[in-house]
Amino acid sequence: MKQDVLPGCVAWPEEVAARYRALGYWRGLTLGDLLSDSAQQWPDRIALVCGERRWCYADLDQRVDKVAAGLRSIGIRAQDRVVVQLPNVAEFFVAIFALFRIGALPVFALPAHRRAEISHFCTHTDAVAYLIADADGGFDYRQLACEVLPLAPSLRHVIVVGEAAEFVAFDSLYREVSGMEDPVGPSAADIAFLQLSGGSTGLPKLIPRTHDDYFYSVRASAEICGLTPESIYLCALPVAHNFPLSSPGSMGVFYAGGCVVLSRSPAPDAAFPLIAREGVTHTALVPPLAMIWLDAAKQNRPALASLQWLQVGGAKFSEEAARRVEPELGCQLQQVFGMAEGLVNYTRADDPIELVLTTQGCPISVDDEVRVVDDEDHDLPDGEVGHLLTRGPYTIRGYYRAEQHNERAFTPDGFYRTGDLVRRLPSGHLVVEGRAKDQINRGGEKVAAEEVENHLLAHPQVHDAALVSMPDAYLGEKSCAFIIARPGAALRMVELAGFLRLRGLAQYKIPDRFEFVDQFPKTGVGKVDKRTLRERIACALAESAE
Ligand code: OOB
Repeated sequence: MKQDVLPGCVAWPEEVAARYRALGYWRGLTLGDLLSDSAQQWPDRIALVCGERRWCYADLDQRVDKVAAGLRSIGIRAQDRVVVQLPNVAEFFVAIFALFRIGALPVFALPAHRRAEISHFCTHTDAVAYLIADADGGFDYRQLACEVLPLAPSLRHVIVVGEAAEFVAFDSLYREVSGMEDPVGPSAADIAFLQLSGGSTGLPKLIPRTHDDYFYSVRASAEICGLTPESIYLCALPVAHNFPLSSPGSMGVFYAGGCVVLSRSPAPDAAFPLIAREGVTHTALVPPLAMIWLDAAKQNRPALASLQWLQVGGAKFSEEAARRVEPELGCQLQQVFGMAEGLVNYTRADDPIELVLTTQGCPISVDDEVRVVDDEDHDLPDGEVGHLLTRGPYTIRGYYRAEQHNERAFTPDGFYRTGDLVRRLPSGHLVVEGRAKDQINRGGEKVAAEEVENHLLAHPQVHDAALVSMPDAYLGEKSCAFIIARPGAALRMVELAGFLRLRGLAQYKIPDRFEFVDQFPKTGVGKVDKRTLRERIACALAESAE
């Protein structure tokens, strides 16, 4: 079977693809099939709980077919791109499975994204539609759509869950299925969606994942995590992020015939009552939220009685915090170290406890090739810290429409340069020791330094800008912008932060602190020495804390 890739995507070499098929990783099924197979097997089991709404598999599956018909009726076709920016609501799954079934591609945005990010996703992908909620968390997404529309000429529809105003109401897309629809769905080798990369360079990169490769990672994750039809998964993180979506996440639960419970917020006051009400068995958090839950459990431990597994990932979970999970929450810890580009590592249920507490797990697949290398790409022995490179049956070979960037982000033989610094133990478990990529990991939310620096450089009074991480007790890292102002300029923090907001940047990318300096330290080759900047701000913070 020849892969028919979307223009702008890089396919696996044909002999590698044939091998992944022969080994049974790629089974020729689409993500649309994932849901219909479960609906056949468990039609009456509850698949999804959202507020007071409880949909069984048959119900969810029929809704998906109806909305697929509705999307077709407004002209959405195979390979069209649709930017999806929804909070944790049931319509998210109806929409994405409907898009999967017609072969159109969701482009996953996060609720925190604003004009700068959304207009980039729309223009970069030539998206034909933008799917939003009317308002959430006090923010009106229809207003955002009004700002994005003039910047994105390819957009033909704005679809709104809730009060649609002048746009297309999501509910109007439920159409009776006539049987006249295009019978040919996507092929499993096709790109299913575009996921967002944490990024490190100028503009956010998009990650093309195929039905085959994603289905495999979901299926294998569900098996590793022991999901069954009895599993009840609380999705408290943003539903479109790769961790709660597929590691094993909601998709893994749908594959296993379990139940996904959506929480609009990951805060204990929203999540704990849901856990108690629904008898939640599994959930996933980023480290700062895990810390908040640990503290909240002191008052309300009985609410967590049903919880069996807490997954923590997205950023490094400290050993001290990891040791608190089982005694204080009464459930088992699973560390998850993954990336939207592919590779996902899990600690396993039968791992010795020390590995669970001190490592970020080992890869899903025996065919995940992991290399730990020095700066010259020479392999390092186990135990030494180096750059993590990987390729395998669900790790992409290139970003979408990013030919030049791909040359740096992948080795010539197709290994993805993760930008993470890791140490591998003889057991194969990986310990994340740091990061070589120019990114700030703000408690799981990724900030690409260069993207923010470019926005700062657009300010007429900024001569130069360098964004670095600084330690933070709660988030692990926050961001600090070092600024060289133009001569005579009197810049202040509020002004620059306001400037970035006006440029439509998501709030989590606005620097937490600004430092005004006359010059930047330079490395031997004349580049900005970010390591020294990081040390400087870390020292200043330590001194002021004394
Ligand atoms: C997950 O995916 P992304 O794409 O938002 O971010 C990936 C990056 C990794 O390259 C690494 O730098 C960092 O996030 N990361 C971790 C980590 N998990 C992710 N760093 C240290 N310890 C961990 N446990 O964040 C993601 C995707 C799927 C599953 C889990 C997380």
